[in-house]
Amino acid sequence: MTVPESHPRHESLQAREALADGVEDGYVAPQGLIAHGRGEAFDYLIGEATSPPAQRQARAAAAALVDAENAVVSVNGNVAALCPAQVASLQRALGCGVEVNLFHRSDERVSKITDRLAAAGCTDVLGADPQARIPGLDSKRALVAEDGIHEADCVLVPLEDGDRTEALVAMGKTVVAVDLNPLSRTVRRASIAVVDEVTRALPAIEEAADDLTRDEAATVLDGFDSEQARADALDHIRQRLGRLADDARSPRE
Ligand code: PTJ
Repeated sequence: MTVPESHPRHESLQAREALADGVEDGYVAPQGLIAHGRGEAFDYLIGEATSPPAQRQARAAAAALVDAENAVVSVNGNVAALCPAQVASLQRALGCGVEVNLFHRSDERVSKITDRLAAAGCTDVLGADPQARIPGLDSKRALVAEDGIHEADCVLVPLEDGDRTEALVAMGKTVVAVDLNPLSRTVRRASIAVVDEVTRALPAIEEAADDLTRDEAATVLDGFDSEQARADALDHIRQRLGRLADDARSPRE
C-alpha cells in the first residue's frame, strides 16, 4: 500500500508499512510489530520529535562511538526495516562494524537482513556465522561474531532487550542503546541511552559525531551522567503532559 504524502501521519504510516512488508518478506519478526506499537505510544508522549534531552544523549552516544577503538552497530529485524540506509551512513561516517543479531533468530532471517543491509550500502556485514557467545545469556541473542560484537569495546544497540544490554555491560563494553521507552530495562542498564525514535536518533548521532574530535569526545563522556539523562527524558514527558493538560483545561475560543 502507498501512503499518500498528504496524509497528516504520513511518516508514521510509512514506518508501519515498512514493518508489515518486512513481516511479509520474512525478515521482521511478527513480535516486531508489537514492539513498534509500544515505541509509537512512547513517541506520542515524547512529541514525535527529538527532545532536548535526546539531543544531549545523542551527543554522548556519538562521543562513545568516536572514542571507541572498535565499535559495532547491532541490527535486528525492525532496524533493518526502518532505517538500513541510516545504518549504512553511520558505518561510512564512523568506520564501525555492522552485525545482524536477532532475538528470534533463524538463518533465513539473518540472510535476508544481511542482503537488505548490503543493498542499502553496508559493507562486511557480520552475524551470519557467529563463533562466540555472550556469557550469561540463554537466548539466541547470545550468538555473536568473534571479530564483531564479541571483540567490540562499544556496541550500539537500537531496540534492544534489557538482558543483552546487561550482559554486554557485564563484559565491560560501552553499550549505547536507542529506545523510546525511558522506563525500559534497556534504558536503565545501558551505559548511554538515547530516548528517541531510531530513524531520528541515528542521523542525530551521526551529525553529532561529525563535530567531535577524540579529545572532545572524552570530555563529553566525562560530563555525561546516564541517570541524570534518564531523569531528563522522563521530565521532558512530564512537562509536556503538564502543558497539554493545561491546554485541555483552558476554555476554547
Ligand atoms: O528482530 P528480532 O528477532 O531481534 O526482534 C526484535 C524485537 C524488536 C521484536 C525484539 O528486540 C523485542 O521484542 O524487543 P522489545 O523487548 O519489545 O523492546 C523493543 C524496545 O524498542 C521497546 O522498549 C520499544 O519501546 C522500543 N522501540 C520500538 N520501536 C522503536 C523503539 N525505540 C526506538 N525507535 C523505534 N522505532
